[in-house]
Amino acid sequence: MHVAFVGLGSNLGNDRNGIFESPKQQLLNAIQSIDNQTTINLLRTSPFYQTQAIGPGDQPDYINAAIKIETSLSAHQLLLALQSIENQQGRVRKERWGARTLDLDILVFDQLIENSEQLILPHPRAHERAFVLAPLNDLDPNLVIPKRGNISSLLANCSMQGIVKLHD
Ligand code: A4P
Ligand code: MG
Repeated sequence: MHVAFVGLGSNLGNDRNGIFESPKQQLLNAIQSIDNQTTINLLRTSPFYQTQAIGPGDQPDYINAAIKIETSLSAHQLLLALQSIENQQGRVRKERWGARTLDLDILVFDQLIENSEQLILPHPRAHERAFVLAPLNDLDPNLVIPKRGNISSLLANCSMQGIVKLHD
């Protein structure tokens, strides 16, 4: 079994069969779809954050969160499973870093370091983004991002970049 941390983000509503789904609802649906996979066991879900978009143009705020999972899948198989969930939820790939309905990134997979065309581990920008570090710190403050260091110290050294924890 492997342990992985997956980042979730959305900053666009999605029309699914005539029903409007907010970014928060899309994250909830994605977490449900991930939990429904027989090969994936959802261990923990972080609080949700409202975060200022990093990227081109004037984009709406994101909702971001992270989950901790256990899986029998390899890292590549997990990437394919997450991409199929992105596609089921209506993701259309346009501009890099552009607004999106749902983005699922593998942040950390065991302590694996990988640099293939399809998959880079750990995620190359995870260690410098408050919208990734804050939910990871909520899940496990002792988590180590390979090559980068401990989550709590990475977060302490990162400016908060306009992120707000949501309470429901
Ligand atoms: N890929 C490589 N490594 C990974 C990995 N560890 N996990 C490849 C997932 N995918 C990985 O991804 C492009 C390609 O990355 C995939 O085909 C996969 O093979 P994508 O999801 O199609 O495109 P993207 O998300 O636009 O690109 P990228 O480079 O993943 O963007 P980032 O760095 O994830 O940034 N601002 C806020 N506030 N919150 C956000 O969540 N997200 C982004 C996306 C920008 N600004 C944001 C947020
Ligand atoms: Mg992505």
